[in-house]
Amino acid sequence: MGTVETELGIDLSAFWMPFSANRQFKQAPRLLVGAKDMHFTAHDGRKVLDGTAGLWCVNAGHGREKIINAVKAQLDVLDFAPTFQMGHPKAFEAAQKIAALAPPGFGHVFFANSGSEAVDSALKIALAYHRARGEGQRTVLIGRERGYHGTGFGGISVGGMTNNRKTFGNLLPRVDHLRHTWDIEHQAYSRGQPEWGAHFADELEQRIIPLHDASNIAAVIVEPVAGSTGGLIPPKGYLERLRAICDKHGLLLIFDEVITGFGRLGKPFGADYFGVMPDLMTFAKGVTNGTIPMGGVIVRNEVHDAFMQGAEGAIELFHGYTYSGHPVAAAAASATIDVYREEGLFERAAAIAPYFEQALHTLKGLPNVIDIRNLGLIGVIEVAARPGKVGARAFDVFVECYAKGLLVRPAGDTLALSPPLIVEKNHIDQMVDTLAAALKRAA
Ligand code: PXG
Repeated sequence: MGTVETELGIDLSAFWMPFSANRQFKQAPRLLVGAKDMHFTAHDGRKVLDGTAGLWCVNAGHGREKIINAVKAQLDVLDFAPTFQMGHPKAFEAAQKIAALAPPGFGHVFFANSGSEAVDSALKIALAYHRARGEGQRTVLIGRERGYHGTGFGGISVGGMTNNRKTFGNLLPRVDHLRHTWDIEHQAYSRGQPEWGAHFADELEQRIIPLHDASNIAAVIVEPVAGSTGGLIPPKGYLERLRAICDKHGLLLIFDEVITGFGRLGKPFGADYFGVMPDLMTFAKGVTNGTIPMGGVIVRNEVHDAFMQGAEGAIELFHGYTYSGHPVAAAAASATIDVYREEGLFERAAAIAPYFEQALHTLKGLPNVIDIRNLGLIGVIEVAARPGKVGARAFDVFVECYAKGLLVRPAGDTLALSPPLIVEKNHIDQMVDTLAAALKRAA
């Protein structure tokens, strides 16, 4: 065993780590053993500033008493109860609070356990919705290049991240993709939404709808801000145009809000921030502050109501998971939403976002930095790839930042920051200083 393993008395071999270079990692592991508020504790006792809210999920910061206590209390009272033809109070309470946080008209919540399951659920609801209305021929799903919608077959089919698709065969049939919205020539160093690029939405009407015919298309799914691919901020007017085209042709619009939900942009959801209302919104991550797995779909009333017909005793949707609305996850969600509200964390994120933007853009001009993008508490630095080694430079910056006490998230040749919404100015300063030094070293 290596030194870290010996120190901790663990064997790293059995855990096949997700989305990781397993052999490289196990040679030089980066292990986190504790967390509180804005910091992780590394295995060697070092404090590591959490610049990424875990994986975009710990929006209220780590180790929040109220959430911990709610989870503990729930385990004492009811550890599990089915939600198929049965129920328990916490699932209803959590759904009610999520619906109350959502924009008006989104009165219904379907629970899953992850963002991937949330996406699968949303795609299935879209297909079943059209069928319930007598338009069952609407089966084509439209995603977007560089989109990330988790790792289920539905999600990778509508998703547009090449590495996530290329080794997994045929995927879902009858899927098409819009082009992504990033154009470095016209958008580099935009602060907030780029002015240029709304016309990328027109492709839906000019190329995709004519090819498949609107009568065959069920839904369009996009992330309001494309997160995993390296923070692609929608150009001004782009989402509005997508909405208008979907309306004109009877297509459902699905916002995958797994990252943009629960305050990341300084509003409850991306839909609120952009003032564009989809028909379905997926969520996960921040709903429980990352404590207990949970995801789901928030459904617009008209979509939900289309299912509520036929015999009273008929099951309206043949879909769900053993752990849909799990009592412990529901308790965590309910307490998390209370924390967000009581501490005004979404407003806090909105208030500190301009400082974050300003600080981030001071990295312009450092070696190999070719773009900086930001919105709300999402910040991304794009570096030039090393010739023939895509992703290597950003990975080196990530490793160097970690050594210097900061967690950032590399994705291709981007470095993403998405701190907890409790972030303070001094944390932002530390992030930018650490990144600046690491960028210089990786030159
Ligand atoms: N949709 C979106 C928009 C996501 O960002 C998922 C679905 C899938 O969620 P689950 O819970 O199934 O992982 C995601 C997940 C990163 C990163 O570093 C992003 C995600 C997951 C892990 C890492 O950008 N997003």
